[in-house]
Amino acid sequence: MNVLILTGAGISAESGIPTFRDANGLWEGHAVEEVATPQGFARNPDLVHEFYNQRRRALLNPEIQPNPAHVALAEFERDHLDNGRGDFLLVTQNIDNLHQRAGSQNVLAMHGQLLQARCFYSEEIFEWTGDLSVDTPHPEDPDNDAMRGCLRPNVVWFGEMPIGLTQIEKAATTADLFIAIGTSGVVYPAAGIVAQTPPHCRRIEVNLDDTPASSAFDETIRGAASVEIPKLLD
Ligand code: BJW
Repeated sequence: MNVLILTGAGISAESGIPTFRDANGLWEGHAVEEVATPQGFARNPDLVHEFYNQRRRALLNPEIQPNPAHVALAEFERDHLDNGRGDFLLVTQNIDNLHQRAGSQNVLAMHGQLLQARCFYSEEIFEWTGDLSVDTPHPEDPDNDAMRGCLRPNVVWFGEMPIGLTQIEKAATTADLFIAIGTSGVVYPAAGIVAQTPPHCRRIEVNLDDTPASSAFDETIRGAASVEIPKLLD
């Protein structure tokens, strides 16, 4: 049985990381489209850096830990693979690394990672735990003033190409079980993955509420991921 999991901000909500579209979807009065687009960054790089700096600092708070939903997915994957039950891929839209910290192995972070920075020019990726600004020197060329401010968060903004779409399509079209957890189903291409699964695939949505994608699923489980996922995967 090939398993494909898709997670969104809802799975990390109970770890203390705010979602995007609950609480009216604003960060300090700014819409997500204002702080998560290349155009927003070009208009106001200080604002966008601050959005990510705050979230990076919050993520590094020791109180932010994987919750029982992350742990149950990691345990399920281990058991599934150890027993040769088929393929397993966990696609997450989250940039918080909590799946990896919970022990998940086959994780595809399709919207990037907050604890990484990327050079605009070379596309080189650096592990990054500090703040970024328009004055941040290039880590490998710190005295080169022309390279100051060449780093951006290694995340996927609106209008940019998500990571790993070929691998995701392959996993979707060969899935026997697809579970979407804590995602609002409004951001594409993630919201379209369910439509790529074959007719025989069992499709389950786990969310606190209905979403625009709910009708594409065979089963909808309404409840908190940290409660429902350990039960479902037991
Ligand atoms: C719980 C819970 C609990 C809470 N338990 N549940 C087709 C149609 C229409 C538009 C498009 C389309 N194709 C592309 C587009 C454009 C655009 C798009 O989708 N726009 C729509 C918004 C209209 N998509 C893109 O631009 C994408 N790129 C692309 O398609 O490129 C194509 C291309 C082609 C050729 C050249 C170049 C490009 C890129 C999308 C990137 C999204 N980026 C962000 C920011 C990432 C970095 C960061 O984190 O800052 O990704 S935006 C934001 O939304 C973030 C999230 O990953 C993403 C999804 O949000 P998510 O995870 O669903 O969270 P919420 O808050 O929305 O929902 C939380 C849910 O959890 C809720 O439902 C709650 O009920 C639930 N919940 N607590 C269970 N305890």
